[in-house]
Amino acid sequence: MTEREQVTNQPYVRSATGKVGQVDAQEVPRYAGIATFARLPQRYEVDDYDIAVVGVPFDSGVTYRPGARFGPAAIRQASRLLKPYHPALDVSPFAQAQVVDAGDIAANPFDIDAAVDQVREGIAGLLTRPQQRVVMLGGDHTIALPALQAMHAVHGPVALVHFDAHLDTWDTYFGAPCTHGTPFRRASEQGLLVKDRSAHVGIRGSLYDRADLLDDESLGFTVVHCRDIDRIGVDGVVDRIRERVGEHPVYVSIDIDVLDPAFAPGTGTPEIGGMTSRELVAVLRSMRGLPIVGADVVEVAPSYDSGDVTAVAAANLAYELITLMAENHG
Ligand SMILES: [Mn+2]
Repeated sequence: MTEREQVTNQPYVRSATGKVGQVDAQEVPRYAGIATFARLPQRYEVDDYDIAVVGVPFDSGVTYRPGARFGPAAIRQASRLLKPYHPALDVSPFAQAQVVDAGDIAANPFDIDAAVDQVREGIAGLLTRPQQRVVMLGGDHTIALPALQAMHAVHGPVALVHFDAHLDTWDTYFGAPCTHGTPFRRASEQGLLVKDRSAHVGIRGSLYDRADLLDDESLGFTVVHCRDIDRIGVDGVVDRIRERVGEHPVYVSIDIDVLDPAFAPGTGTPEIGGMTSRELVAVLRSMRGLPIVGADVVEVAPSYDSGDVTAVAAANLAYELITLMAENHG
């Protein structure tokens, strides 16, 4: 049972549990109003929150097609259709947890080191108590490094479940150590990850050298190649993830290019032969119960998108992550 309540200037739906949910779609059409994520309240419209969605419009770390700085705005715009009940998991995430849109973290587009500091401090500022969770909307994959730094400060080392076409454990590009192709090597070097408890899922495409894979393994990662998914199926993928992460706190990082370009053309470094959106959603749902402390959806570059298909995928993936977090909440 819900009732509508005028919280600020918007007719948000308040659940019986007291959580302030979405703007009432019977009062304000979904396509109207300023686009917060899923038409949820902004951070300062509620007293406290359990899960914060935050944008990081930053793409100065890309190696190929730029444009992910416009990802957060596109994902918010595409999130207007998200509704309050998740039937597959039988969860009403916005009633079970107070979810807010915390706006964007401003990151310096001309100084990557400064941007990394800003993102770390921005995420840290959202974690006012250890039970709070953050879902970050990128932006390019560089921003996963400062997010993991902020997670480490609260939770210690985490197990990383990284969905991506690419390993993102390269050393440097043009001598630069912080790019969208290097965050997880830096994270491993900085001790942000539990040793040998992290996995890449959906890896495919050409590499520089076989040594890339051996290097990655020596950094403490295991790889679920995209080509394995046909053989082991969704259940096999989830078994490998669960076996890998054990009981450790989990950070989930989703590079939208883990999806096939047919499902997510709007990204900077597309690779053929990717996961379907249905497969990825099924894997995420099967991860229910894992202690997910933070997550991101990155690399949405709207200028290469078509009919908003990539932004819609990203919005729904963020919804899946929020639902997993809300279900475990409190
Ligand atoms: Mn990536």
